[in-house]
Amino acid sequence: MTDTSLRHDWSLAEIKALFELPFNDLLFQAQTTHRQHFDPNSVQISSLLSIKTGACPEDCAYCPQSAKYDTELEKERLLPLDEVKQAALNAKNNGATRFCMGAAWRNPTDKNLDKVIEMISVVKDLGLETCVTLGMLTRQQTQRLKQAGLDYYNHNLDTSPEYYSDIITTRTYQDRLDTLQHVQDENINVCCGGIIGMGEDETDRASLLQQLANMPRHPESVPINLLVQVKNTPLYGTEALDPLEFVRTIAVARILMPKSAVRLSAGRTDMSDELQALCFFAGANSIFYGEKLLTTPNPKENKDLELFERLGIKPQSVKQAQQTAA
Ligand code: SAM
Ligand code: DTB
Ligand code: SF4
Repeated sequence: MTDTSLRHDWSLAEIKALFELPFNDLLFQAQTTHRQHFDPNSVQISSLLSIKTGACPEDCAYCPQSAKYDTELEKERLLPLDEVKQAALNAKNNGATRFCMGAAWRNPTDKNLDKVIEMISVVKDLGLETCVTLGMLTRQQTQRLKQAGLDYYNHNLDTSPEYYSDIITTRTYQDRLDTLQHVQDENINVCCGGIIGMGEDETDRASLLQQLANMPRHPESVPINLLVQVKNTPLYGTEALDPLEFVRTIAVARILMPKSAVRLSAGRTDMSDELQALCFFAGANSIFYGEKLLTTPNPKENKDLELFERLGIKPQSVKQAQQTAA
């Protein structure tokens, strides 16, 4: 059901005006919004597993898994079910509440989807929420995922429509919007966000957030990734973004999509504890947890738990955090 208290008509000028607020005013507004909907001291944690690695036919300029770039990545076929189960069990034992499985596909074949559906079922049986990211989906494939009981589908817009063709040429922005539409139509929770620090400007960051906030339903989860620069990808060597611009992006996402989980996603190994603390203050309330993202490193579990301890943050599911705020 559409929540009429949420706005879906943000203009680019309004969003740019938020980005241009004095930093303290922006963070105060974001934190105020955050507290209306969530327990401010809880963060949801998901663990990631790459179930099919590398050799992807797409040309996403940031991605170590594209077959077009020689990134020395160890390619892997679709993982066997028992390996997926073991990884999910480890994630659960480490405290994750959601398990997200990613495949380096342009789109899944129906045969591959049969296998992924078995994985979803095994992970659900462990009592974890499930998320998959498999590329583009047809309507019928989306229906099959819904029937399998999938909780979240991750499919990112990545950047603004204006900057998109500088980053990916092998599929269009509209292709992505079409897949997201299928997922929303089937009432699967949408996880959709983008990557910051790819050489885009502030207008692009505002325009990406405008796309997300003006979707007919706000994505339930909004991952904001900081580009992980991988050698031999076209974006390797891109000038580093001012970290405070990253914090601003989180804060604006929080204000535009007040009830969504905003995920401080890739790029945390390059961030100080203080920068991550600012991101949580700006309204980020979920992270990827576990020492690997899909193919690149992520902070070790004990490092994150130490940071949570220092900040008085409790790992919790999004539902629990919403209940505490209400
Ligand atoms: N192939 C599928 C797709 O592109 O939808 C699913 C897997 S793909 C690796 C999932 C997401 O990871 C991408 O949409 C992108 O936002 C993110 N990602 C990939 N490489 C990244 C990098 N180097 N830094 C930050 N995020 C990255
Ligand atoms: C998302 O937005 N970020 C995650 C998840 N969704 C699938 C992936 C980040 C990948 C970073 C590069 C890598 O590890 O390969
Ligand atoms: Fe392939 Fe996804 Fe990487 Fe693009 S982001 S190259 S589609 S794995």
